[in-house]
Amino acid sequence: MAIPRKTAGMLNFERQLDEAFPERRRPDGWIGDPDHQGRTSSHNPDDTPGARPEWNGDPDNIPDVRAVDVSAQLGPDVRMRAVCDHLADLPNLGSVVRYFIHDGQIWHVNNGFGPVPHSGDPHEEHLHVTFAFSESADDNTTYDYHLEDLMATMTVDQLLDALESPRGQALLAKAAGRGVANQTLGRSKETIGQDLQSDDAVIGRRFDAIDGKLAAIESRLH
Ligand SMILES: [Ca+2]
Ligand SMILES: [Ca+2]
Ligand SMILES: [Zn+2]
Repeated sequence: MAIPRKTAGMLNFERQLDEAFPERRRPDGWIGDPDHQGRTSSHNPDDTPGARPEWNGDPDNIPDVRAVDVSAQLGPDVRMRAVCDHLADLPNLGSVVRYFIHDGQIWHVNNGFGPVPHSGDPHEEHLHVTFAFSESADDNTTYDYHLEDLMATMTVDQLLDALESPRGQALLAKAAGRGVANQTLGRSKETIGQDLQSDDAVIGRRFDAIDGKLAAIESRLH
């Protein structure tokens, strides 16, 4: 009998989380434990006799698992709730995600990914994602979750910390996209360091300037 696998769509999401949050707690949960196996869950594989997946309608004959649990411990300066709010605003998220649950809320494609109080397990320690019920979602390796955008939600202090961390540098590398932009942002970082020794208003202006640069870089990438 075939061994259950993560869908390519799930692997694509995990890979982008790894890039954006190098310090995040791993591994992710994916295949159902005995508790999940006793009830209907996308942590259970499809195309498996006796299993209880949420959806068993794909055209392949491979045991696909299409739900993942991601620890809320992403790094020192990012909240999973901010990630949820970001995901909910992504264009065409429903092509790859059916619903996700965190912090007592569920965001479902059928509600346009507006958060609704969730009656079951509140999922405070992790994010549960059930991916979309389609073969194209199973096989989607290119959807861009744009996790680098989360830099814009940071405070000045968080940004300064992030610039020193693997996570911040990974996000910056993606936000910048090109070496020349990286150099510009690197110079801004040095300037901020000097400004820190002068006054807060200057730091605020530098932060706005970096925000503007990131926005400009973003618009070039789109
Ligand atoms: Ca399948
Ligand atoms: Ca499939
Ligand atoms: Zn789960």
